[in-house]
Amino acid sequence: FSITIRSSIADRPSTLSANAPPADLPLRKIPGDYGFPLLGSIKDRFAYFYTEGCDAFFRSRIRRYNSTVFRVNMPPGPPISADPRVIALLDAVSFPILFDTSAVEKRDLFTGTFMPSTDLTGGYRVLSYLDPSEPLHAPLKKLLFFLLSHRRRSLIPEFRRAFGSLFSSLESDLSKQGKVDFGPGNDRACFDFLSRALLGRDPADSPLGSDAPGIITKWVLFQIGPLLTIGLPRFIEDATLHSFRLPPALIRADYDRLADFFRESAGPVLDEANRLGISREEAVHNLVFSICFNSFGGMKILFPNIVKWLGRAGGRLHSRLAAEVRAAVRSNAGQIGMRVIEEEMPLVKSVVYEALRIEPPVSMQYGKAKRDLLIRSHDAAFEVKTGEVLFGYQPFATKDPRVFDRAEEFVGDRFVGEEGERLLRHVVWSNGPETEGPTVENKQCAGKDFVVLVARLLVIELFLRYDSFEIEVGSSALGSSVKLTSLKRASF
Ligand code: HEM
Ligand code: 243
Repeated sequence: FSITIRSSIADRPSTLSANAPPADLPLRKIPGDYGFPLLGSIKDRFAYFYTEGCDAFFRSRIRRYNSTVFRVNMPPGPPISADPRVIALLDAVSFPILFDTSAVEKRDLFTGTFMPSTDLTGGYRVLSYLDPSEPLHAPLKKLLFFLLSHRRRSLIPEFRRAFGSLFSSLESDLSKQGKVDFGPGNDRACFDFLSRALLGRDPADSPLGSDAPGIITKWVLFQIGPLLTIGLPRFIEDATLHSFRLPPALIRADYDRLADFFRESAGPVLDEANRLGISREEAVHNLVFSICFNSFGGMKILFPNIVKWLGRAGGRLHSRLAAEVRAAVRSNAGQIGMRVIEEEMPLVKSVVYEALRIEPPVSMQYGKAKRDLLIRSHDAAFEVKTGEVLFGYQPFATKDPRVFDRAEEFVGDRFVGEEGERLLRHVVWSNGPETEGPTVENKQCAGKDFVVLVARLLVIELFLRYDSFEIEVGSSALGSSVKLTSLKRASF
């Protein structure tokens, strides 16, 4: 099996609109059952969070049913979600049906089988919860494209300022204490960067001061707590966090401080919203969500992941990255620019894609069948009825051994060269292939290019400053907890 042959297996469409079974695959009834209504859901949830854990939960069922497509309940279940029943898609062939907005409806499925209270978002259903068929989806997505591009010349300088200062303070804490947690400083740098780059406003000069990262983390917990484990004793945690919503009133005052900041700092973006026919208030709450949940939340997971995978990869990859980054920057008179990154840093680009492949920062996507569908895995075809909910656990699609060689390994240069680039369409962290882009008609991440850019900038900053570094990894409710234990200053 060469890589090319493996990919061609996944080239076939994952859905056929005709109801006739495909000639090359057996038609199979979707295995698995949901058990008794409340009991089945609690049983699956407890296995998912505690007795098996997420990965083993899916792996053991793939083995039990001898199928990468099966029925199962997903957390949180009742009373938070009215209906926890889904059809799990756990391979690279079946997963992409979730990107096809002609086949699935994405309304109110952003966080899964439940939707957080709109009291947490100013009373609005924000863009992430809208299906492309809804009238405000297109104008709101256009507004975010504007947000991300209207100050594009400030992105690189503001990134270097915020993360330069992060690394200076990490170095000084490391030299005093022997190790330093990457997380808290990263959170601060992320919000400072987002605010200064996208709004031109320094949070330090506003009533928010340095409170935003703490407030946002709490506000995110109010929204997706039912999906997380935060380290309480398991029976207590399951009977509280996974069974009842935290009352939005408890975070209202904090949320209002965030909203005030955006109301007062986002003038030009709010003017653009008016031009697009969006009310100022609806735009304010959408900006809070896209900058604090989508952008800050995403970077809070992704950046420690990148440091973790690079840290584990070790010194040889570090030297190659340092050599590439420094040569490219020198060839460009010491400047970092979009062109140099795009054309002269193939290894930087590849390690970022590889981090997004091996650990997609947001691992779960949902969609509701708009019509009867025929879904295929590598091995079989399955009938799905209108209204059934499809659920994809993305790591099993992007680590599918029938698409990727050494699928469980971090291979830094996997995406370098022509052969490597052909695999990019199987990298789908953004809710779509890396070879495609967000549009007002699809549900692909509005921040796709922005995320890839800032991730590359993080790697560039690291290897301009350091020859190598070492880490210690722990667990955390959102993403990984990473501590730096050494930073070796650049010697060439
Ligand atoms: C949608 C991931 C950063 C804005 C999504 C989805 C994923 C995702 C998986 C699809 C959710 C679904 O419908 O099932 C990420 C990750 C990020 C990130 C991992 C960072 C590491 C951003 C940024 C923005 C953004 C910086 C800034 C504007 C959005 C929006 C949607 C979305 C608006 C909904 C798109 C639509 O309704 O058409 N993101 N995202 N995201 N993301 Fe991101
Ligand atoms: O299990 C996980 O993947 C942990 C994160 C749960 C995220 C809930 C669902 C959100 C869906 C899409 C998110 C898009 C990003 O823009 C931002 C994610 C930030 C989460 C705090």
